[in-house]
Amino acid sequence: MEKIVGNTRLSLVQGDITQQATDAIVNAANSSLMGGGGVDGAIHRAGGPAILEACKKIVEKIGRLEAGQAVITTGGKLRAKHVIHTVGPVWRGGDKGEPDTLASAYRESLKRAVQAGLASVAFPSISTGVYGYPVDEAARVAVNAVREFVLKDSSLQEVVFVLFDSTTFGAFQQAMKSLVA
Ligand code: AR6
Repeated sequence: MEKIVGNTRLSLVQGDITQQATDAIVNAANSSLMGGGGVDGAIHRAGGPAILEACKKIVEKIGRLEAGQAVITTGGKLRAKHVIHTVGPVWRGGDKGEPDTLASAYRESLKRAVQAGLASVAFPSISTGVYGYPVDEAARVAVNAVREFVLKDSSLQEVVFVLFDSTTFGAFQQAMKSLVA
């Protein structure tokens, strides 16, 4: 499924983000930037130690990465040349600013991509695994945050959501259908 929003093609695929050939893939990291489980673990395993080395250098400079922020590193051995690490919110019931923080994670990741002059970015479903964000709500926030960004900034050609399982894929399909291009 795909939609053109402004100058940018938004699309959905079900699969493993570590296999994507976009210029960057986004990692749903934690504030330590030292790796973890879920998609974070998969990206570090597939990309090799260069990614962790780059993350350590960033942490030496800026300390922990707050939720809603993003940084960019090498992609190591991945097909994607870059990994953009962001931290989504931990779901605490929805009235602790979770939607704003989740939207910020998408937006700040896209900003890093534009600053690096990239044309294509792939996102996983941030916060909907270990961090417990309800996937239907998260999908709406994700798709709308990307839409708003690409309507203001036309430099990205392609944004792909790479969803690991069919439930998550279905939630993003619904969110994309409701999207006003
Ligand atoms: N490709 C695409 N999506 C994936 C992959 C993959 N290879 N592997 C898992 N997913 P999660 P979070 C999906 O838990 O909720 C880590 O330990 C997964 O099915 O990875 O933001 C970090 O270090 C789910 O739909 O991220 C943090 O501590 C989605 O990715 C914490 O988890 C996000 O699930 C972050 O939690």
